Amino acid sequence: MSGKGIEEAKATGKKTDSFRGLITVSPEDETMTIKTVSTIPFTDQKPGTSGLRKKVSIFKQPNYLENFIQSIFNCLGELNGKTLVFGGDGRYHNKEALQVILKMAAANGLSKALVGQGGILSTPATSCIIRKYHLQGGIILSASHNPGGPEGDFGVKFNVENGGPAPEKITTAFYERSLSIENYKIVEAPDIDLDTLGLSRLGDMDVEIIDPVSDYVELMEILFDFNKLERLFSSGEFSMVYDGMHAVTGPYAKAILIDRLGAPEGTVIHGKPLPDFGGLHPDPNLKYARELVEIMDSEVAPDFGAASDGDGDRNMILGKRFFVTPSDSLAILASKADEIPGYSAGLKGVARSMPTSRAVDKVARHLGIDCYETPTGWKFFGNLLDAGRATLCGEESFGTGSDHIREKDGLWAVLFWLSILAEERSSVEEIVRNHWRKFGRHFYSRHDYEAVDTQKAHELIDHLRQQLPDLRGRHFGNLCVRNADDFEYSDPVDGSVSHHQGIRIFFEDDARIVYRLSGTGTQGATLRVYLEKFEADPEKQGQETQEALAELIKTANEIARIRFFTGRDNPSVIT
Ligand code: G16
Repeated sequence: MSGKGIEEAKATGKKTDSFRGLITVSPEDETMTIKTVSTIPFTDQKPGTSGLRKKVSIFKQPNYLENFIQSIFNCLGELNGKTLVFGGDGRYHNKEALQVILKMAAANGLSKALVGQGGILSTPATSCIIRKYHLQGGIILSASHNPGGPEGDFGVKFNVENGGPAPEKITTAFYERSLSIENYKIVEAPDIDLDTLGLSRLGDMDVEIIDPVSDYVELMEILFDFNKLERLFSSGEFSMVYDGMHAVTGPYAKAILIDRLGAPEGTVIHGKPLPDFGGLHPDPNLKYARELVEIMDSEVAPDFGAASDGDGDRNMILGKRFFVTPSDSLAILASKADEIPGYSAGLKGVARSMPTSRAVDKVARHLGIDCYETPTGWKFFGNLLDAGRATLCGEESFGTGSDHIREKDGLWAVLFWLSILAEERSSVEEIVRNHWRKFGRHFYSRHDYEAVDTQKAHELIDHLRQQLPDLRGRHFGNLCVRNADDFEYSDPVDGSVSHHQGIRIFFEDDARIVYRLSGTGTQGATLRVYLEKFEADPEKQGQETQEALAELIKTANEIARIRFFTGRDNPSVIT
């Protein structure tokens, strides 16, 4: 225990680490052998953009996981009569953590737990199951696209009864509970067999091990025309590669693409979920999906390439030697949704996170539908989807989804693209270039400066904030600032307001720079710089992205003094 922790414990009269793990058996619980274990709070259990994400070593500290899980259960209130679903992306510590959580759920009075076989459930499949069976929510063990293994990251997310990530007011409540936690409850029982389908009991709780794939496949079959996709694969004129990155989507992709749609064996690479993701970093982008990118860049590239991330909610879309930005992908899906059975009735509206390029705004205008701009984080789409204001949503961070569930959905995006390819029988590149010709091209790139000093990163943002009042009208090379602000979002459904969601600098000619600090990193701070420039002239749309954005990149460094604050000459990742 740190000196600070001891001081806190002294001041509050709460037990110190030496007491952590002290077990008492509550008299009323004797028949069920529920243990009540004394604990003291950890002060760092504030969920970020997407759940509580930390290094595995932090989660493995005695009582760390237990404290957070008990804080969740305390906030959920009466669990008797409720059913929750549990699963994870298969990463290191997934199964061990799941055993602890199930024993705690039983001790806290939950009536029934549905658990993905082998401890596996993708984030979209979890959302699908919560909605389909009208559950009260679920716990997903994942650190998403962050690396796995003993040295990697782990995470806990709670999804609420609409199937979506817990909104901020709920995650804040978890955090506040975690700061005053004094004990947690756990049943003393042997581990559950996670691998065998069927029903068993843990204390007074029913546990049902379910097939993690079938409900999800059934939903996809409702949304997309599987017969048409089968014909695409059997035509002999089409080929694809899907990279499961040794993360959760391998079994889902095999079940759909190979078993159901008849794609040849070998279509899915890195298809087996592994605790360390086979040494891969399960982030589907040009840097980390290297093998897929090499295949798609080769002379014998298939027509279509795609990848998903650790927990299956992200997607990357590639054509032959051609990368589709997630922002363009969202715009293209929106413009062609009427080709897809699940969306043929038309879109109610679309939504994108603020840093996502404004390509989809153009499509919304063309379709005469609303386009919402939300802060980064899928949880902000939930209200819009529930209220029937938006049908499709997307983020620059390789996330796209719709109102079929309340999470972004990697394989759904792949099936959407496959459906467009089956309908149009043209290449990915042709589809994108035609889109640009019609709507204009939003050159777009995100520059990440990872693991920078946290204090310096905050100083950089403060420095930007201080400049905001004076930026309007200033010139940087050929660029002139039209407006600048600190993005604030008022939810049109529940009226809640989220402040400080990113610094935006708008220039004449529809160019934009956005700065924000990531809420998903686990080491220092990650500065994200989002760069966007619009080009209506088809003659100028062929330029290389970083070249097209060169002046904006230089200006972004100059305004934020990135080199001065971070000590870095270049970003660590460019997407
Ligand atoms: C999460 C959130 C996304 C967000 C992304 C990046 O994705 O669900 O909404 O866009 O993180 O967030 P940040 O820029 O704060 O790091 P995932 O796939 O990691 O769950």
